[in-house]
Formats: sequence, C-alpha cells, structure tokens
Amino acid sequence: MEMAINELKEALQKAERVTVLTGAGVSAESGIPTFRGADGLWKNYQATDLATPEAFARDPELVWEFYNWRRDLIGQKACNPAHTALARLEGLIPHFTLITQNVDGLHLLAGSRHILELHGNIWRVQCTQCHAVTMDRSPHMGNLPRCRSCGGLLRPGVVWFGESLDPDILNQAIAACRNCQVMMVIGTSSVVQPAASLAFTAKSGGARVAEINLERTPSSDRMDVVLLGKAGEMVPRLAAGWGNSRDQGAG
Ligand code: BJW
Ligand code: ZN
Repeated sequence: MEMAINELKEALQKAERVTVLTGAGVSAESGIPTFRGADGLWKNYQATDLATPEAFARDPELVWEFYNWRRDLIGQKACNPAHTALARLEGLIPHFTLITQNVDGLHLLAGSRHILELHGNIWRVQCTQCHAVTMDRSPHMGNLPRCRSCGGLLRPGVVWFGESLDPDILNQAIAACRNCQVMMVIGTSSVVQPAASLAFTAKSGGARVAEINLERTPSSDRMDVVLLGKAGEMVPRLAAGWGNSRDQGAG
C-alpha cells in the first residue's frame, strides 16, 4: 500500500495534466449516504421509484419528498479532507480537471474550481414547462414547487436514469480523460454509465489510471494502481508535502 501511494504521488508530481472522477464515496465521510452498499440510499428506496423521469411523471410529490429530504441533509453537511485535498491538488497541478457524479456541491465549497458535474446539482431546479433553470438553496422546496415565471412544475436539476447527460459537460469530461497523463477514480462503484467508462477513455489515451475506494469495483482489474482505503485519508496523503516547486505555485 505504502509503495502504491508513493508511486501514485510521484506520478501526480510529474504530471502536467491530471483528471479526477469522484463519486458518492468522496462525500460519505461528510455524512452523506452513498447510493449502493450496506448503508446506501437504494437499500431503503427503489432507484426506479425515485430517480427516473417515469417516477417523476407518476408521482412527483414522492420524488420531491426524497429530494427535499436530501437537500435538508446535504445543506447541513460540510466538505471533508478528501474534498479539501482535491482542491489543493488543483492548485498544484497545471491542468487539473475534476469530474464529479455528485450533486451535493461540496467540491465547490472546498475550493475546487474546474469542476464538471456530470449528474447535475441538487441545488439546481428546472421548470418542466419553460425549462428555465435556477439555483435555489432552500432546504425544502415544498411538495410540488412551481416556476415563478410560468407556474409550471419544477423538477430537481439532476440527471436521472435513462436521461442524457449534458452533452457539453460530457464532451469536456471525455476530452479531459483523453488528454490526461494520470487519472484518479475516487469513491465510485463504477457501475453507472457513461461515467464508469471515463477511466478507460483515459487509459486508452495512455494515462495511468488509479482507483481509490473502500473496496474493489468492476473496474479494479483494469486499473494501474488500486488503493483500498478511505478517500478522506488517502487523498490528503497524496496532496501532502509536495515541497517548494509547485507548492509555491511556481510549477
Ligand atoms: C468510499 C468511501 C470512502 C464509500 N472512501 N470510497 C451502458 C450499459 C448499461 C446501461 C447503460 C449504459 N449506458 C447508459 C445506461 C443506463 C444507465 C446506467 O448506467 N445503468 C447502470 C446502472 C446499469 N445510465 C444512464 O441512464 C445515464 N444516462 C445515459 O447514459 O443516457 C444515455 C442512455 C440512456 C439509456 C440507455 C443508454 C444510453 C444517466 C445516469 C444518471 C445517474 N443518476 C444518479 C442519480 C443522480 C441524482 C441524485 O443524486 O439523486 O446518479 S444514480 C446514482 O448513481 C447517482 C450517482 O452519481 C451515480 C453513481 O453512484 P456512485 O457515485 O458510484 O455511488 P455508489 O453508492 O454507487 O458507490 C459509492 C462507492 O464509494 C462504493 O464503491 C463504496 O465502496 C465507496 N466508498 N465510502 C472511499 N469513505
Ligand atoms: Zn417555467
């Protein structure tokens, strides 16, 4: 493990272009439940009842109840050492892209700037009628929130199963993977597409790919480095003690 951390850290220190993909595991240590696994959200809720356009068409009140509950919870949570260390790495590496599947906005709060939110943002709401998009950080949007300009039903500004990702964001993510020298995949079960394939876009472009997770995932066998452990412990170790050159912003 020690060797793998040192090897990855050295690769990061040499690299000019690094891309990171994060998933729910990065926010787990902030107290935000992941989706899958023993304590995951889908243990108590059916994904198909809550995170699909069909579910919203069938019962928008139930879907809003789920998202209001999560807004309330996420609003009370703070970023953790994994978020902070990733923001620090962005300052140390010339071209650093952070792709996240998370909708909680904690990377921005931690100070990351170049972020691609593949699955949207829980604080964004979108009108189902006039399609206006607004940011609203109130913990509770009401049972069936309505658009201020046209009165249409609002929906959470997130990407549900069966929906396309924003093509602009996805294309930027693919480009960042194609062009990077090192890619880290952190805290994701790597089962949801197209996010799960991004590591292999990076690998086929010649990048070294590394995974940080509590456990192995379906992608682990094709990774160059697998670090098993908590993101909140591993990522700070990778970002610590870079010495003077890049630490002072001179690199
Ligand atoms: C720790 C830790 C710690 C814990 N430290 N680690 C190709 C093949 C098959 C199917 C498809 C395909 N292409 C598309 C599909 C369909 C579908 C899909 O992928 N299905 C699969 C599940 C089979 N994909 C889509 O529909 C996507 N749309 C799309 O591709 O459009 C075109 C298209 C449509 C239909 C057919 C074909 C093409 C959209 C996907 C949208 C996903 N949306 C959600 C909800 C977002 C809103 C919300 O938050 O409510 O996004 S689902 C949920 O899963 C959420 C997450 O972002 C996403 C990924 O989850 P993540 O982050 O990996 O979390 P977990 O819980 O799964 O894993 C946590 C991990 O952390 C675990 O591994 C832990 O071990 C680890 N961990 N603590 C380190 N402290
Ligand atoms: Zn509207």
